[in-house]
Amino acid sequence: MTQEIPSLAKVYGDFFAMGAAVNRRTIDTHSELLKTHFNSVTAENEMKFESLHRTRGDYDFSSADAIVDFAVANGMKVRGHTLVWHNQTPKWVFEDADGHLVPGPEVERIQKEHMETVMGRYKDVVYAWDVVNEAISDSDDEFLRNSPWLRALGEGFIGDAFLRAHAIAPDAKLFYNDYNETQPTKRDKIYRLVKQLRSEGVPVHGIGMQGHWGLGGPSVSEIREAVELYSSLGVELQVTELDISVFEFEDRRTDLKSPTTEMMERLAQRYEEIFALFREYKSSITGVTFWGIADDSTWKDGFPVRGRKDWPLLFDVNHEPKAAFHRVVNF
Ligand code: HAH
Repeated sequence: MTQEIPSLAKVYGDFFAMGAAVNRRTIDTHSELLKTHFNSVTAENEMKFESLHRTRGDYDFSSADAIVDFAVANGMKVRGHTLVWHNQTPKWVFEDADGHLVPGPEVERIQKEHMETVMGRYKDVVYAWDVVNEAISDSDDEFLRNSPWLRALGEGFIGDAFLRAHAIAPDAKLFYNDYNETQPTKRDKIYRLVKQLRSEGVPVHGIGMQGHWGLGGPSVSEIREAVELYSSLGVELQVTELDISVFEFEDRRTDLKSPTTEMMERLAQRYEEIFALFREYKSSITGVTFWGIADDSTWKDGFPVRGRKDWPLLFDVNHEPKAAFHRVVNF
């Protein structure tokens, strides 16, 4: 007799939305898991600038539409990811064919037209957008990342993007999203940025904590400190891209064909303690999205160590629930 597997989204129905990053393939290959366990989706790549708008004025919505149609057909929420980011944005936005920089006002027009087209198309479905992704620097002595958006538009580009997004989609929840968000120096910079923007009346409604974490860290107390600090701004929090690598930072092995028993037990403990914390903060946390569905398809394969498989999610390569899944639903 097989034991009944509870639905993750149903178990967390009184806490927060339960999301997964999907792509055009996984809405088919992982549709059973998605329909059973998740009530929210984010397009892993399909709503990024380079996916939608590879050459100027020439949009391809086919993959993003397929994801949105899947979500609507199954009554799921959709998070939009992402509008203004230094990666996965085509070069033509910032440089012409001769290698000359596109002047700031023109970059601004491109951004505006892109946001109007994309946010306009998905206005009725996408309830929250990662408006700006990863604008804070990882270096201790630098505040904003030296990105092509910053170079073209200057320091005001973040606030301007939020104001623009709000004008286009006044009902959408607008998020600032970043990684290494629990690391104290970067955490304090994210806090400072959002505090400043809100004091200027810029509509930033939430902070997205990506949550690309590992077995070795961040600790529960570091996560708690970040959650406390961010929520003190009166914004919503979402964990937008959760996955927990089974490798310690120093562990660079690439030869493992399957995870060790110890890895699976430590992963289960990590997920257990982290979800206990999320539940504690259910009044601030409005959504938790995994950056993938099952271990057979994860961006962590080959990142950050090339040629290495990882097993960071709640469902294994055969789509069976792992020990970590059981710890997350049994409380
Ligand atoms: C994220 N960057 C992006 O937001 C997402 O769009 C992408 O699919 C995967 C991860 C995270 C990141 C990182 O963990 C380390 C260095 C750079 C970026």
